Amino acid sequence: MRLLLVHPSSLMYSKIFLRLEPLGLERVAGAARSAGHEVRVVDLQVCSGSELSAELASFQPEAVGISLNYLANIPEAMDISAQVKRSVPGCFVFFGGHSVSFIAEDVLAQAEGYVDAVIRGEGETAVGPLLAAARDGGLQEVPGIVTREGRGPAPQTLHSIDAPLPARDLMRRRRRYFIGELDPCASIEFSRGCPWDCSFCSAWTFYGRAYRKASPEAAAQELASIREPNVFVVDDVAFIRPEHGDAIAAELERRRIRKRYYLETRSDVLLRNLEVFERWERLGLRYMFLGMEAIDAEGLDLYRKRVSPDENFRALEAARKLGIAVAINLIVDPAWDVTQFQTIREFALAVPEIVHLTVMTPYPGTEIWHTESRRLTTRDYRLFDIQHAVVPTVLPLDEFYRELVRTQAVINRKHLGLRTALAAGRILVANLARGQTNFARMLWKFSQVYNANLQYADHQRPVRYELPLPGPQPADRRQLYIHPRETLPRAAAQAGRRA
Ligand code: B12
Ligand code: SF4
Repeated sequence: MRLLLVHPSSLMYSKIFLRLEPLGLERVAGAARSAGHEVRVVDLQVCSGSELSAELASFQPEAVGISLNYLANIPEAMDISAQVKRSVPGCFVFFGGHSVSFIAEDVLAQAEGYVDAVIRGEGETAVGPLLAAARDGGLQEVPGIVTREGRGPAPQTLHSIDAPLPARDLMRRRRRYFIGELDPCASIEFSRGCPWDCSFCSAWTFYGRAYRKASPEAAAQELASIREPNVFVVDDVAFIRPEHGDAIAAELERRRIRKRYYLETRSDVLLRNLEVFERWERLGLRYMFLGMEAIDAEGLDLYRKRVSPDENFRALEAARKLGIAVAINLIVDPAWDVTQFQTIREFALAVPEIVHLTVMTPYPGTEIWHTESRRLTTRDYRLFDIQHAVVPTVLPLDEFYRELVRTQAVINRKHLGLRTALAAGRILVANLARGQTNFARMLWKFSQVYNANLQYADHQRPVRYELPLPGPQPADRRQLYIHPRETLPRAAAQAGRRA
């Protein structure tokens, strides 16, 4: 079959600091190609809407799959589906990805016939059977499928994440993927899933708290095949198991692979596995993202982060000693007043790290979606991007955004603009000499994207598609899982149980 896979456009944060290859979609593309289909990909993060229209007209796909890891992309995906059905009558349209997995039935109902199916859970195992069924019949037998007739069997979990390989060769404009000065940048997955259970996060509910690791040989082999000099490791929490991080490092040393890396991890994991991070620093680990979330114990308890403020601060110290630049995330509570914003500004200016702010947002698939007692003030999907407030703010909403943007502006002055351009002069010149302009453009874009009036105005737009209302808290939180335990390979299920 001719399959066109589409990734929606970038959300707010990604418009400045980074733009990364859609690895999940590339893996789905790899699986479909291995099943014998002709596959093309349009990533609207780096391609225009008119390129998509042209592709629909020339390729005449028999099936179109749209990636929906992000709630905020759902209205755009609905519009694309309607466009596909209009321009290629008879084309089979399906959605898949992280966020849509939690609200598949609601999205199908809202799509008014433009979407034929939603795949819940991992796409690699489903896409082959789905395309065969779209052609030959038997849709309701496809693992993870939801159609207007209801749910099919549970999603099927990939036995090993070593394969299929992401179809990187299908991506156009790979040079446009970057994160900060790591420009251009590719992505890779060393492990999948997270054994923790933070209340605001859906990473653990998607994979049923399981955790799977790529084999060190396969990880190194894949890295060796990546052309880009920089690599973003997409794992939720990198190097949870030190022996795994060490084994991949050993393979890279043996093969003399040197790149610059960006990864995300937890403070306690960094402190526990310092030698591994030290070894990776020697291999090129340059940036690390730590989800600190709060600077006080009360906030950390609220989010069930299972880390203390002391551990967080010791982790920052440790990273500084290793010479790894750290970006930290803090969650802004819509209940903050001017004093709390002021405290965060003072903290952010006092530390050398890059501080990133996200607004506390209850998402389907998280526990706080069911337990957050504050009413939602909006159900507009587009505002669920963790840069907008969707529960009542204590400050008037326009003032909340003024404080938020002011805080982000103060923080970003440390990392954007002329000062950074001068400090990173050599890198900037080298990038420009190679024709890489993403980093240079990033330095001047802040005020075009972050603007309190625009953020406030986003709430006044007419709303066509709304998130469903949260149901009651499930009696057993395993009911939140997309991949139920029974479908997991045994080793992964055990890893989850131990954590
Ligand atoms: C890496 C990552 C990023 C990267 C890369 C994003 C990219 N271009 O792909 C960066 C850092 C850029 C990023 C940014 C953001 N992210 Co992010 N990100 C992740 C993370 C940690 C891993 C994603 C990943 O690559 N996984 C590995 C691949 C192989 O899996 P996958 O993408 O899920 O794909 C599989 C399935 O979902 C499915 N699938 C995917 N697409 C499709 C399509 C079809 C047709 C089918 C059938 C199946 C299918 O099959 C794939 C293979 O199994 C996830 C957490 C998680 N564990 O999922 C959060 C996560 C997806 N991100 C999240 C958020 C909030 C954001 C931001 C909005 C944050 C911000 N500060 O603004 C931005 C917005 C990005 C944007 N689109 O513009 C939330 C989503 C919340 C929500 N419900 O909307 C998540 C779940 C994190 C969380 N803990 O809550 N992110
Ligand atoms: S926030 Fe991080 S540690 Fe917590 S459950 Fe999500 S991925 Fe795991």
